This record gives sequence, C-alpha cells and structure tokens, in this order.
Amino acid sequence: MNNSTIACIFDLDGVLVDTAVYHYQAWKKLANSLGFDFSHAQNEQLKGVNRMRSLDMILDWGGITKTAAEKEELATLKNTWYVDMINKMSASEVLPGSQELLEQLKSRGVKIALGSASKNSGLILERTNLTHFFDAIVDGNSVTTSKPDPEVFLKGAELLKAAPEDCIVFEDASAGVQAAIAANMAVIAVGEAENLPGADLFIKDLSGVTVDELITLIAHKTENK
Ligand code: B16
Ligand code: MG
Repeated sequence: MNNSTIACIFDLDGVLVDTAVYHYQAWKKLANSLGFDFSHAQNEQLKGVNRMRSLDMILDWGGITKTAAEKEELATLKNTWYVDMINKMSASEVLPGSQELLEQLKSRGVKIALGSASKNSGLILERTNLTHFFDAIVDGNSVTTSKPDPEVFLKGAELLKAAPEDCIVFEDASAGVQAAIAANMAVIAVGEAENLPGADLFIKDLSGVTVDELITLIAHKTENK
C-alpha cells in the first residue's frame, strides 16, 4: 500500500482544537439566563452533538419547554456569544501534535478532510491557521444528519475520492466513533477506551502519530476482513 491510498478525516473540536471550553462558557451563560446551572459533566455529553440537539438536551436538564421559534432564538444567542470567543482564537490553541501530523500528511501526499458537526468550522480553522491543510471540508453546514450517522465521513471520503475502507477518522466523541464505524472506516479515538468503544486505536493526542503507522493500521484492517 502506498501513501496516496490512505486518506485522513479529522473531527475538529477535541481533536485539532479545544473549542469545548468556549461551548461550555456560552451554554452556561444561556442556562444561567434561564435560571438553572450547567456543569462540566453535562458539557462533556454535548461533545460531537450538533447545536440544536445540544440545546434540546440542556433545556431538558433545566426542565424547561420552549417553542421551536424560541429555541431558534436561544441557539442564535448562544452562538453569538460562542462566535465572540472563537473570533479571539489563535494558532497557539491548536492541540499538541496536530500541526505536526497535518504537515507530515501533506508532505507525504495523503489527502485530508474535515468531518465536524460544527457550523463554525470555517472560522475556527481560519483563526487557528489550519485551513490550508484541508483538501475537503464537511461540517454542520453541509450535512443533513448528525453523527452517529456516517453522512459527514462518507461525504468527506467522496470529496477526497477515497474508498471508505482506505479512510482513517480521528474522533474524540462516542457519536463520532460510531459514525466512523458505520461508514466502514478505521477510527483512531482521542481519549479513553471506556468512553469510546469500538475504535481501532486510542491516543491521548496526535503527538507522535506517524504516516507509516496509519498505513499499517489500514493494511491490517484490510487483511483481517
Ligand atoms: P456549532 P466537532 C462539535 O464539534 C462540538 O463537539 C459540539 O459540542 C458542538 O455542539 C457542535 O460541534 C456544533 O457546533 O454550534 O459551532 O455548530 O467535535 O464535531 O468538531
Ligand atoms: Mg469532537
């Protein structure tokens, strides 16, 4: 197998950058304005979950019912606060090893896509100076279904002109790992095995990941089918 055979699809929040801290602050401000609190543990459950579904879960936790129009307003309000924060992001917030792995992939001619639930991915990539690495971007603006549905990753593979079985997904959320498995792709989980069942490999962050290791992972997966 050669370099050009494999392709990589990266989740954004929790894999390349840590925007969960900003989501937390914005959701907490919204919950507080509605009269209840919002914890870090609850924020963890929102990783990889799209904006409207996240709002539904938060309103449920607060025991609050809102109309569809009110929910649209609340989601927009939260997003305004969130965008104010991500507008101040810089390249220093890229998570350890991400820049190095993206550079390595690029220099070895491996195609790279983004597969994120966020509708703000364009702004985040721009602020952190990562946009130029990507051959394709699939995010919350271009999918109709959320992870664990495989749509986001299948679209990424299609845009890269890669077969799903040649793709490696990097994910930090359980819904994302399930989406990659449903897409018939290899998946490297950034996090602990107990939270991310089914992944092929578990890592703390992207530091030290090599292209050769990725090629071997795909070769083994193909052999064992
Ligand atoms: P937005 P990812 C996800 O990003 C976040 O993990 C999740 O917490 C957030 O609700 C979702 O994006 C939508 O974000 O409000 O910016 O559209 O992990 O899929 O890159
Ligand atoms: Mg994520």
